[in-house]
Amino acid sequence: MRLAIRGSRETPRRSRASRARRLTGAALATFLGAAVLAPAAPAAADSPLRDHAAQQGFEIGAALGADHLQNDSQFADLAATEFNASTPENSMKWSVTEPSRGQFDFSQADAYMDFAQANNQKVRGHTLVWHSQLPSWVENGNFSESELLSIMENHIDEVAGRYAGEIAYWDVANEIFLGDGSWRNSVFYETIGPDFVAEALRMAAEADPSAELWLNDYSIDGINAKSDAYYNLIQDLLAQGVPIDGIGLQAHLINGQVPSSLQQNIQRFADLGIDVAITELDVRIQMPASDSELQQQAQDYRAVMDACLAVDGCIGVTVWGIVDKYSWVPDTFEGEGAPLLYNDNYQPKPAYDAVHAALGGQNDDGDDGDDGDDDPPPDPSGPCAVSYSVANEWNSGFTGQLTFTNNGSSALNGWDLQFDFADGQQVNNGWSAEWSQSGSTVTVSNASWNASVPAGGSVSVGFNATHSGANSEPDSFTLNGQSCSVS
Ligand code: 9MR
Repeated sequence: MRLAIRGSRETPRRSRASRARRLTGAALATFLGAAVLAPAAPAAADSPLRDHAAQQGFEIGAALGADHLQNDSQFADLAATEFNASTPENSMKWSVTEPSRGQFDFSQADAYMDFAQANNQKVRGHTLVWHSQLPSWVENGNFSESELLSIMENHIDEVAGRYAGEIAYWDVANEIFLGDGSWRNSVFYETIGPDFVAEALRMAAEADPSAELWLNDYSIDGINAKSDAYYNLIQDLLAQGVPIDGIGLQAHLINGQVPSSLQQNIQRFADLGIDVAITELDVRIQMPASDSELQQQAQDYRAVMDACLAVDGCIGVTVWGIVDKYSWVPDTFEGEGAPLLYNDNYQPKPAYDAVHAALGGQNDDGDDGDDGDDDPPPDPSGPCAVSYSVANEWNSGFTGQLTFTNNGSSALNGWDLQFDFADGQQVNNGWSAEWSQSGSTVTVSNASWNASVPAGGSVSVGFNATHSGANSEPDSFTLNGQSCSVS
């Protein structure tokens, strides 16, 4: 049922200039201090992420917290310099924009919009209808179906209407399914039934006809019961002519656990004719994060970037924050953290290099970005170069790391790396690849997500092994049967 009641449009957004005049002190300095970046010319070797992304019509975004934008100029500078898209982390949520019925507060949302526009960023509005961060007057109001629809319509009309024409994508409904693909029992579902989603999409289309209208959720990155539920719902919505333009895969990931079906999942949604994006990427690590975990994290970021870049309908990747210390992760997952591209001192992590390289950037140090290490530049003398190191060693065991670089002039599509142990070492388990050992010969084969290695690209893998006494390093390696130089 579409209600006839229309929300008022009597609070249009003031012009940027008039709002900017209301800003004082640090806030104004932050806004004016942030670089206003022109569309990219060909990206230089060390160009920021956004320049490389722009080269390929791709969006690289970040969630921006209101406090940090206002009060942390280092954060605001990184946000402006590195990203050509952004999402307000909390500023457009219902509890912030309409804390009491009919009382709207757009101060945070306006400030965010000023920043995004001053820095030429595509905006993802987040989010109109969500069970969380919902004020208790909505959640506990015991409204009838028609009254809740009218409340929803007024909210959408006020919020999406205020920024009509200025927002590229709206996360219209957020997190509507549970892990098993059943409907979440939100107040919207309980009161209105599953149609609340179609209603919200239609209301958003009316409030802002130019925005793309999206659904968004976590744990739908791979093919599973929950992403199947979205796949079915979106097919139904399209069949009914409900406006639906995209699906956001949030990708709040655990280190080392990028779903192997990520690219296939992105592809199946794109094949429905809608857009897809990675909307809230972070990769959390059990703290404290070791070097090898940071390398793994870099590979995970690279895998996600590659999966999206490989599918035509995947328009961009947004990371859920910029610096680790402001991430939502440690507050929610005890003992876990360090999920983002920059550490607490605003220094880029290996994960940053990986994203940079995935976008076609060459890292300053000659690193390919896969592992964040200072990899040697490709050695023109052979088809591959391998570096081997023992990261940790104890009485009877050790952890080893291997990085190989594809020095050939074309991409590898699938690879086997082989080497021999001289001292009876035995691999127990390995990561970032399939590991097997026969006698003294170890074979490391690509995982599905790192099968493709561009010319000049590198892959890092690791393993745990036992040894008794001597533990000499292997001195020769082959990649797909061809012998590699060893550095
Ligand atoms: O990062 C957001 C955090 O600051 C808020 O406290 C939290 C409230 O639920 O929401 C976080 O962002 C969430 C996003 O809006 C929707 N997907 C999950 C995100 C992480 O919880």
